Amino acid sequence: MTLSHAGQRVKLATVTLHTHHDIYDLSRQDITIIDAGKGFAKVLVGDAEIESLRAAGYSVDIIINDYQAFKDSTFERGFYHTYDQVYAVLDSFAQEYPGICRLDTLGFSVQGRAIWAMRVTDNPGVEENEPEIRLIGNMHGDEHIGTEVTLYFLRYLLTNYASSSRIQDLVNSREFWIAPTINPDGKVANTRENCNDVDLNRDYGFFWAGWGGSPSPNSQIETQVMVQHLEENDIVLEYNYHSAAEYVNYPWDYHPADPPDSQHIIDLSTLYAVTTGLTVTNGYDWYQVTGSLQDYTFGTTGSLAWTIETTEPANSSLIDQICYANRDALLLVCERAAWGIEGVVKDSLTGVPLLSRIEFLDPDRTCIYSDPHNGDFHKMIGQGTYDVMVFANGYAPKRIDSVVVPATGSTALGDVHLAPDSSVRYAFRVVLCRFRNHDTDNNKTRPRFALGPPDAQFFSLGQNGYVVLDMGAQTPVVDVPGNDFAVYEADDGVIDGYYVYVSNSWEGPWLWCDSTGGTAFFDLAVTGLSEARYVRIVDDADITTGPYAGFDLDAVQSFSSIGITEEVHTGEEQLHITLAPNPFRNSITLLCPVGSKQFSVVGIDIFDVGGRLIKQFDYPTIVQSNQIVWDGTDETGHTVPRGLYFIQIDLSGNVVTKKVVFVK
Ligand SMILES: [Ca+2]
Ligand SMILES: [Ca+2]
Ligand SMILES: [Ca+2]
Ligand SMILES: [Ca+2]
Ligand SMILES: [Zn+2]
Repeated sequence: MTLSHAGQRVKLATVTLHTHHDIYDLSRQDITIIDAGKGFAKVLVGDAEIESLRAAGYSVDIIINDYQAFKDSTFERGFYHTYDQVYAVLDSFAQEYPGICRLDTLGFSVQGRAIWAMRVTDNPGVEENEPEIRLIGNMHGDEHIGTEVTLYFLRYLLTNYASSSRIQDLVNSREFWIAPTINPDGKVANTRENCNDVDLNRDYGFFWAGWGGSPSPNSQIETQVMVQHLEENDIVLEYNYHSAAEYVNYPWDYHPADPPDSQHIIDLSTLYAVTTGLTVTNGYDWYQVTGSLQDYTFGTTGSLAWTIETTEPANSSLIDQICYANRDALLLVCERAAWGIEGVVKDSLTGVPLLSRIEFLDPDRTCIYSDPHNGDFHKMIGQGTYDVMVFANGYAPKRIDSVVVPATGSTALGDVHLAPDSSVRYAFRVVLCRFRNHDTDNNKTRPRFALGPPDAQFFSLGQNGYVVLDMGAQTPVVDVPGNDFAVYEADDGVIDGYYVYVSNSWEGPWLWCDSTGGTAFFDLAVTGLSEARYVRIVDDADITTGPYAGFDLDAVQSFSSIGITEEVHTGEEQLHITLAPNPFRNSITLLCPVGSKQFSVVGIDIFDVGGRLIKQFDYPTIVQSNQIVWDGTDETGHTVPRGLYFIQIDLSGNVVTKKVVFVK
């Protein structure tokens, strides 16, 4: 950790390893490893750390005595863009090519510097159904080659758009997000870490373990900016450029097992490597890292993600060669970003696009999400036949069997319509998880196995591990009378204990709900919250070991909307109510027998599919006339989203629930 050795110079040194597992030992001691190979690790260390490593029996050879001075001398010679120069280039591109790019500020660093991304596509102000690609540089602030590779690729797309049909096709059918420096404070200081001395490639919340000075998962604002960007966009492909070695590095970093998509990932890695002269490795085989961006991106969204490690020469023509090679590789893989399975997920009643999770059941592949704005999805997947399942809370899941994917190009499923079903509410997304006491060689359970309905596939948390799950922005757990949600444990032969907390923010504060074991039910009422979007499940740290250490989480289900389904009434009260038009565009009118003898309306409540009360008409309003008009607005006067709603009419104690559809 470069800055924490205040007063001591940080040195670049080689540590001789007895076994590759020694890497793990070094990481646990918070030694900054920047490269490793057979029998060695390159580390950034101060004198005290060198002493303790030697005391522990490691042989340590110092390569560069003052690493910061070494890096500064290269950087100051002007081969690489400074932070201000990056902005000048981006700004001039944005002015010169307004038809195909737009400069966005994704957020700000700890010291308030902008983190930019250039959006490159046709109609750059419009969300279109296109695979989105994210290119990232300079996450380690002292690794500047990523800034050059991404800036050069950006320049190439923009300046060749008019003359090259290949570039035109690519730009018109993709959306690129090009972020040349995502650690601006580190870039300015020329340090690996951000200004809080945190290694940002150890800070991400997928199997986070507190390495690299990270105090908590997704703790740094620079991390949160990239996480939010990932959530708001349908990224299918991500490249993150570094300069510690020469690798095309694919997930996982935390775990030795290749993911189920690995053959396709390795094929694409090989294509990249052949074009650039780099070597393919899985991250763990190079050296184990927890909390990396590629693991987070791939693990939480299913977007394919790589870390590209390349050299950082102090020589303009060598820098150019690296940029050209990576450009050629990027063009090939970005063309393949649309190969696989694509579709657009919509509400079957209203046609509204839906954020949904798309699972690939047979053979198993990592799930992805549709775009939150347009509902489009693009799964990069190899040739084969797949069974596809589409999930969204508040809708019946839809299964599409035997989707055939060709060797090149894509299979378009067109519009995938989901029918509303308010009883379907399960954990929708993995927000973060804690790496703890995992049997990494044998634990092949994954956080995504805790999503959706109980299916005996599960995620073993590890002793004292935890996971945070998102129930969905529109479908939080809601406090209704009695129990509100269930946690299902899969059967590994042991009933494991666990703690359950809830919050409306992914980072807490966490309110305790219960401590229990096995499959159990929970009442939100004990927390005082009326609704909660996030559920955090923590293993109780009982001594359990082996591949299924810790609580075995199969699913989390919320019951909040049960009871809000249309009831079929045959009684006399039904005859006195009319709702029209239904579906409605501007307003719906409820004609009811106000003040008439037996069945007078005393209250009207309107709920969304998530079971949330969005509008009430009270008795004094109702008695003013015998008709109530709902114009599709909530209590604050905002127009509600298109979709299904339930109007609950209280007829002096007899409650009638009617389904209405708002179509706008
Ligand atoms: Ca476009
Ligand atoms: Ca309750
Ligand atoms: Ca277990
Ligand atoms: Ca499951
Ligand atoms: Zn790096």
